[in-house]
Amino acid sequence: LSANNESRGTLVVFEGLDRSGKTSQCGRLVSYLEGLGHSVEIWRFPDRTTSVGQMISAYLTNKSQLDDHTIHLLFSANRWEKRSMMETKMKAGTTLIVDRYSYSGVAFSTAKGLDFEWCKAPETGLIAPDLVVYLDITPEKAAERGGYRGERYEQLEFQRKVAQHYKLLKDSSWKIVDACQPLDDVEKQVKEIVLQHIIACQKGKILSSLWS
Ligand code: NYM
Repeated sequence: LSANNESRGTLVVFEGLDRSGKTSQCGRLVSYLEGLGHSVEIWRFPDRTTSVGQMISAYLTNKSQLDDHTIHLLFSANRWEKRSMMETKMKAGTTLIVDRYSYSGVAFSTAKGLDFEWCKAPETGLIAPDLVVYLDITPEKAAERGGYRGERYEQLEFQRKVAQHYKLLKDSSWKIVDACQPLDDVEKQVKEIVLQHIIACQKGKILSSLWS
C-alpha cells in the first residue's frame, strides 16, 4: 500500500467482550505513549459521530430495528469511511490505538448466526492491524463488573456466543492479555507489548490489508 514506510505509525487494535476493559486500557496506553513523545491518537469503532455511526448508535440503543445483514454492512461502512484518514495519519507517523475493529464486526454478527465468510468479505481491503490485543475475560466475569448500559448485545447469553466466535478469529499473532487481573497489571502488560510493536513498525514494516 505504501512506497515510503519510514517511521510510519502503528495500527494497534483492541478487541474483547463488552466490559473487558478496552476503553480504559486504550486511554491509559495513549497517555503513556504521549508521555514518551509519540504521535498517537485513540480511535474507536463504531465511530458514532458520522451519519452512518448515528444509524449504528440508534440500532444499538434500540431506537431502530435493522436486518442483521444491514447492520453488519453499516458497521463495515463505518470503518471504510475512516480508511483513508487512517492511512493518511499512519503515513504521517501517527500511531492509532483503536478500540474495536473488523474482528468485532465478524464476532458479533457471526454470533447472531450470519455466515463467517460473508461477514469477512466487506472488511477485505481495510488496513490490517500491526497488532491485535485481545483482553481476555470470561463472559461471567465481565457481566459481574456491571455497567452494561442496556445496549443491544449486552447480555450474558449473547456475550458467551461472541466469546466463542472470537475464538474462531484469533490467530497466533494476537496478543492475549488476561483481563481479569487488576487494571494496573493489565496496563503494564499492554504497555510492554505495544511498545515492542511500535519499535518494530518504525523499522519499516510495510502496511498490509485485511485479511492477510
Ligand atoms: N459491534 C462493534 C459490532 O457488533 N460490530 C462492529 O463492527 C463493532 C465495531 O457494537 N457491543 C458491537 C460491539 C459492542 C457495540 O461497541 C458497541 P462499544 O465499543 O461498546 O461502543
